[in-house]
Amino acid sequence: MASTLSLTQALLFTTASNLLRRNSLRTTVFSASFSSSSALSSDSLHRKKWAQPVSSLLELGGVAIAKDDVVRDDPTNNVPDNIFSKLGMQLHRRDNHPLGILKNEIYNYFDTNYSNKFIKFDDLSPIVSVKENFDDVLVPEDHVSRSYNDTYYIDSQTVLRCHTSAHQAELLRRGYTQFLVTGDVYRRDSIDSTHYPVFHQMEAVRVFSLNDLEVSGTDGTSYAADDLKKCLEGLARHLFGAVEMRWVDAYFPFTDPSFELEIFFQEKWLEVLGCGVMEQKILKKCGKENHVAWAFGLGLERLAMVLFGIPDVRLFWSADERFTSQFSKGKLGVKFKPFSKFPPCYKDISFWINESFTENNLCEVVRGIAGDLVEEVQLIDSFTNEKKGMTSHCYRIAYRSMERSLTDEEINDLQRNVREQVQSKLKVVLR
Ligand code: FA5
Ligand code: MG
Repeated sequence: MASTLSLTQALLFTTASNLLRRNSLRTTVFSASFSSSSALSSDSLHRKKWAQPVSSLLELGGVAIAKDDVVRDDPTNNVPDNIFSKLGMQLHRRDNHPLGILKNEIYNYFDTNYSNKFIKFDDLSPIVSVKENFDDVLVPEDHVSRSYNDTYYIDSQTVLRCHTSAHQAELLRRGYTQFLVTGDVYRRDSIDSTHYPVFHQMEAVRVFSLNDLEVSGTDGTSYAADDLKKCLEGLARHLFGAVEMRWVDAYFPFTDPSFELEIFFQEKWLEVLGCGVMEQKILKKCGKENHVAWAFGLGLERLAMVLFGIPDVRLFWSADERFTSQFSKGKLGVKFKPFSKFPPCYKDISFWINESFTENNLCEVVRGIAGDLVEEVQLIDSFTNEKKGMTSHCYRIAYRSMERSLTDEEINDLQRNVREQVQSKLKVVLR
């Protein structure tokens, strides 16, 4: 939870690079999905809400962070206020929150099956360097996840982690060989009931010494892949009981081979995690020659949606007691009972796009204005006028509160603001 610190403390750490230095002394990410499997999975989930005012100072992993450190009017920074307000919320550390309940249950699985050998981290700062988020896990220079369109940059060398894999290398270097990292991750993204710019992942890494295994390098890879699948199939059974699931081949820059696990949920295959055998190059650079390792990163909201029957990712952020009171520590099987269903209100907006237009930028503008009152932004029409050489897009915005009914006036105000800012910030021509 964001806590207010004294001004003196705040002044101690004023730049992003200072934040990082502190972070790596103490102990110690992706915006586009890293994977590129083509299965039917619905690849994203969520949005969240919390009726908390934007505080201007918070504490992350023992480091005081002022708003000015994270949100600046500067071309190398693209973090909006509404994202800053999510830093330090730590939903995954609340024992009565669905994400905390799920995290604890996964901890139980690991403690039981691996005799408490996995070391757990759940409060590493989400502010990491580009090196940690991308370079250390071999993300190519031109990978889409590195773009300002996909990732929140604090400055050109500092980001909000877009995956918990951002901590793999640092922890390996510090000598950990079996660990779990849970945390909030940040991605610029589209808007719908399964996508939210902040969500939570749990990373796991297990390293084996080839000497202990007495197998060759190649056999080490198959050994690790088998052990990984056994671990995850066991976890899925532990959480869901008998559930229909399948492995899909995938691609990640940091693992080979790579897989994704999908669970059949509400008539669809839902991708719940990515995993694989860690690239040797990562292990070598971390001083682990002659070792083999597996890693996985799972989406906590996705699993929690399945487990608790939570229909919209925004709900994870709800402070409404009708939501929060339904969950309690250690109770995994409880199904969420919807407490309201207000009708959505749809508003369309059409404009001629320009070369720099992206849907993520549009969604940022809309979220900046409507916050969690926006449920979906969907492209419903697109056409090109060949003579003018211009393309027009029409988006339908669905406004809906999870907690109350919205008035016409309120929605009209939001939409008027959206129209103004879409024009002024995105430099498109409204139609
Ligand atoms: C990754 O982030 C990799 N770092 C995972 C990994 C770790 C692979 C270690 C190999 C080894 P991906 O972008 O697919 O991969 O995200 C992992 C999981 O996070 C997804 O399977 C999904 O469950 C969840 N996820 C991804 N995007 C979203 C989103 N927008 N909202 C909610 N959950 C999401
Ligand atoms: Mg994926």
